[in-house]
Amino acid sequence: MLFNLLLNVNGITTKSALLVIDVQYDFVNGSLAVKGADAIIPVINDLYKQSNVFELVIFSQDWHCAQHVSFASSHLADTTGPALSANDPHPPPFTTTLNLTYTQQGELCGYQEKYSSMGVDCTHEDHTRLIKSHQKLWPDHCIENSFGARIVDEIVINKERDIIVRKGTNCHIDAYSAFFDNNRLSQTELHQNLLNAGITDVYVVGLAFEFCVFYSAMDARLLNYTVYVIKDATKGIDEYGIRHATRKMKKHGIILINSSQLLSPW
Ligand code: VGL
Ligand code: ZN
Repeated sequence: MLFNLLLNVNGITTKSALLVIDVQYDFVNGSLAVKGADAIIPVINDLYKQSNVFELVIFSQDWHCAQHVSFASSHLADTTGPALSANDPHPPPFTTTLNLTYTQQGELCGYQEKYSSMGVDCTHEDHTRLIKSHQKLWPDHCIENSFGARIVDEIVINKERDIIVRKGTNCHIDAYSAFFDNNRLSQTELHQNLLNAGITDVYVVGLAFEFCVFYSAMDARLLNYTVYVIKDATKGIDEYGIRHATRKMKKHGIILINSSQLLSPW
């Protein structure tokens, strides 16, 4: 609290939340492992334990159905491009991006064998009103109730007091941000949780830097929070993506800091 008082000497009352993004087994050492991700766990725990800055800690959890639209394995290569190999009918993850179409209500337009029975028929819709959405394809990850979807046991968490927000729970639309789905048509309870606690400042940490951390930080800014990303408490996948995301966040007034700027030495 002393630290908080020091932060508030200018008379403006700030209330801070720590937002821990997707520190789950699949992103740490599973199917979508981010290299070096385990190094951020002790940093996040130090922030959680030592810092008396945070009034609220919220963990997000990527939580997908078994045939999620973001999985390469949910698609067939013949309709999306070249196959991974002669005996794998699916397009390759990481390098394939699909152009998906949604109705104004957020329903996926069926476009191939696998999804035509799940998505809706949009052939009679006004095509100028349909929502076009790019979907990068990933390996299967964070399938609901699987081990890979579990928040890693090494992460300090108080199940009574802290909040867990699940995202990507709709089979037909991906959600990088912990606030909204990728079309920004539906939102999680996160914004309401922050409003209820009177939070003004959000500190974002976790995985992966240029995807779920980036989109969560950008949406937090859009919702008018003061946003910090704690660099050494997050890890990215790809150098180019990391640089691009960093530039964009700075441009939108997101403040990049190191954990040492928050952790008190006593
Ligand atoms: C994420 C890709 C797919 C993330 C989630 O947590 O950054 N990345 N789903
Ligand atoms: Zn995901």
